Amino acid sequence: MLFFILIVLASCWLQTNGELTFDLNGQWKLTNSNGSISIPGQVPGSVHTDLISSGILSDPYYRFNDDLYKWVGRENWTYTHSFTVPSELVKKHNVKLVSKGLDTIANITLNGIPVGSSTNMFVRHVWDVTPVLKVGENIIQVAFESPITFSATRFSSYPYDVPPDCPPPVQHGFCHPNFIRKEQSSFSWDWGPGFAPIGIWKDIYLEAFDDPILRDVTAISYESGNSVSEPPNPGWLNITMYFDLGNLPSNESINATVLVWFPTMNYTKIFDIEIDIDHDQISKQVFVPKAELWYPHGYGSQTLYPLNVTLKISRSGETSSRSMKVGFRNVELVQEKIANSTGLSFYFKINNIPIFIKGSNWIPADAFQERITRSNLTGLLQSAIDANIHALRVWGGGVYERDEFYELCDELGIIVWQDFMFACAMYPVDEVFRSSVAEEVHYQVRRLSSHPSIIAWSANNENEKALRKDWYDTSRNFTRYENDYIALYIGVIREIVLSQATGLPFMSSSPSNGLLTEMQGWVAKDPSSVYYGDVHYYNYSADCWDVSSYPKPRFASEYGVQSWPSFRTLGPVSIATDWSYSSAFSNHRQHHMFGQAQILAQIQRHFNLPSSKDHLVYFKDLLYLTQVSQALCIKFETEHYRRLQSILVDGQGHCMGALYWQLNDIWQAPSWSSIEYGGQWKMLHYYVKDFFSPILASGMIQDEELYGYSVTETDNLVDASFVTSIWSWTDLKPKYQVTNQFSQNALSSKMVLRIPLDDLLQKAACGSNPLPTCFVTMVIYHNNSTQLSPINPLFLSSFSDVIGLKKPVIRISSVSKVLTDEFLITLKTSSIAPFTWLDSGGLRGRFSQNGFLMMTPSISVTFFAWESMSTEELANSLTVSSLMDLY
Ligand code: BMA
Repeated sequence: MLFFILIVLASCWLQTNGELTFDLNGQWKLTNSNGSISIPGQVPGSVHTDLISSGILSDPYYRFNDDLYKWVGRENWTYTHSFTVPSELVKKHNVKLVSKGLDTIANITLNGIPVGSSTNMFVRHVWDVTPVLKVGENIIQVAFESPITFSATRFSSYPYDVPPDCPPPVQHGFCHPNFIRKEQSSFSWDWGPGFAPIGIWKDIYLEAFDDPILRDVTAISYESGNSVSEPPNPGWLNITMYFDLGNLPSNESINATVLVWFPTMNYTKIFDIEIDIDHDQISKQVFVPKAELWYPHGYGSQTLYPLNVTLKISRSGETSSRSMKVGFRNVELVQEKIANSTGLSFYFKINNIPIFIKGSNWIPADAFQERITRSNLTGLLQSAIDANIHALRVWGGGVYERDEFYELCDELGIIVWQDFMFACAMYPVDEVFRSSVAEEVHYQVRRLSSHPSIIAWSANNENEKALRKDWYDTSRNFTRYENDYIALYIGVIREIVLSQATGLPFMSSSPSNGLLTEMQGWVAKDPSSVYYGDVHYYNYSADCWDVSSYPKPRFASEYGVQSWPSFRTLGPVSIATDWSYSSAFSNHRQHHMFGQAQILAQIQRHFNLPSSKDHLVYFKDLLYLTQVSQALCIKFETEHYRRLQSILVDGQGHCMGALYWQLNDIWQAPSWSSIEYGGQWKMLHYYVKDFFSPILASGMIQDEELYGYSVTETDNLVDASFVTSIWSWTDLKPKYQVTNQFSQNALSSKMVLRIPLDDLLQKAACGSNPLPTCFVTMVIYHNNSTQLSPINPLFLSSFSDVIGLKKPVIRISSVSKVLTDEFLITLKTSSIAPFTWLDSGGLRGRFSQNGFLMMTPSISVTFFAWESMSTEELANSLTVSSLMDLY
């Protein structure tokens, strides 16, 4: 009853909508500078996709089209639209043109009169067009200048060099992305093409009103009182309302009421306020009784509360509202002394729980943002969750993602480390640039800070390290570049972030040394120190099976190696002559210098190359091997970081985060990703699911001893058994087992097995050459019966050396439908089959496991379909293969 009354109350209260909006999205006209091209232009969208729709360009990702289409980014383009507005709109005292994003350099006219300009794709523009808009037909024109010429001009007029000037030639990119506030990777990256898109990439509309309206609302959860309460007491929200005063005279003050309404909580709060030029933003604290906390996936539920904030102007009764979903959580970045170690810890506590962050790095999901659908985003983010990922770093060379991305993260429980969009470069700091950045940071922090999923801000990607390590020859005038660095990330970005009181930690760079970086004046002596902050670690010359090559940091926020996408993904953008590892196409797609050779070298450390004489089979086999090799590298490295959660070695360790590089792809090309462009899981992504499993059994060998570690997230382990099995490559059953009983507190890693390897292999009768003859698996059970962790293999020799491995015959013995979108597949093998790979052909979906070591005669795997299909269709397109099929 009370609920009903509240609804009626609230709906009566929302009497007169104060704002009229008039959508300008849809079809415009697009022309190039000399008028030779004049085609329909879609808004939101980009020139490239318009040229595709008009048949002037074909698939920009096809073969070498990225090179052929470079002219598009070098042109100037104009979008024009004529529209007729209703007279009520023109009659309003204020008419604003709101553009949520222009990419990038643009002058805007309405009826031929300049109304605004843009130099930053990351800001929202609100321009007053009251005197310009007329009854009847109006014409809006957005004239874009080429981002390539703009940045080149800015570069040449800047008083000194701001490096790097151009990307390495292998990237086929454009120069000087650092001189334009645009997606930095849109000029090319070491995994992506340079198209430099142009367009009205976000919504554009008119907004008309008489009295002031609500422009934005932020709702930030905070803890009041004792911050050591366990768990924290949710419910407190700091709600800030930002008003658009319109043409309210500067000496006038008006009375208004604000209704804060939580429809699902039967909770409302009404405030009387006064709005004037000195009060164009007002904060109110509210306490929502009985609110529950929001947790990252795996730690609790993702409780979200719809919130509606309505402003009602007393004199006119006009209202304007904003809605969102809020979550209550509290975040702390703990940097404190660690006993027996120099340096400081670096970990996140969420709702007072110290969390080992398991995740990856996110890059733009397409070179053309308008092509990314909700279903693409859902697919990628759900794939993250399905692989036990609960964290993503939105990397600083891409874009601040759209609202939908963060809404999905809120719902799924994916925590977000949000970079500001600066990467791998020095940046200009002239007044014009800094004020543009200031505008960007104000807007983005305001737009994003209400999302419970966002847990940290970080000012840039690798710029502190680049400066300290002299990546771009900045030592020629270190002080200048250091001052510039501090001016931008500390003077501008940090100042604004702190002023917005988002309650979140701010990191000045990634990697950085956290508090030590600050103490050392913001450019640390060694930003890669393992004793402080986070590290990025890439080593393409080491053997990735050698865990001693890995650092023992507090937090690993980037590490990775490349692989190639599957043939299924590559096929549609290539032709037969492209299908070899050293074809012009393959080299063109490989944007990482020496990437091809590095991948091959890593494969050859442990595998023989395929032996097929058929060049297409050979190519496909090699693609598969690149994925096997990558999956293993990242598995070894990530398990190393997880084992170090509670372990210190010579003061190094207590690692509390592993974000491998990178989750997704921007196109079909070799990269560090675990998911291919289009959504298909690489073998790595299946391995991610296992190595990020909430409970993990992980082995390593050091000084001829075998170690077994148990890692557990939220569960205390009682009466657990750690079962180590020794297998020979010839048998489908273990030769010997050791079981260690143990108990373990949640949120920890623990060594539960340490045993001379030789003894064990002797007991297992692995013969005179035991390492290539046998391998080890580890798994954790409860009460010797319930399996708690995946069965985790540890190889004792390279696959090029193993003894006894036969060529298995693997059969798909049955496929049956268990749910509308779930199928059960049974496989049978004649002998041990490493890296058993199921392929659903053209059918979209993912398996419960894949790329696995098949070591029992029969195994069941579930297929989760992403599109509708019959059992027959699946059975017909399903294939299975394994490593030995290559030889
Ligand atoms: C780091 C990242 C990216 C890059 C990756 C692989 O530098 O921040 O810039 O794509 O490594 O090289």
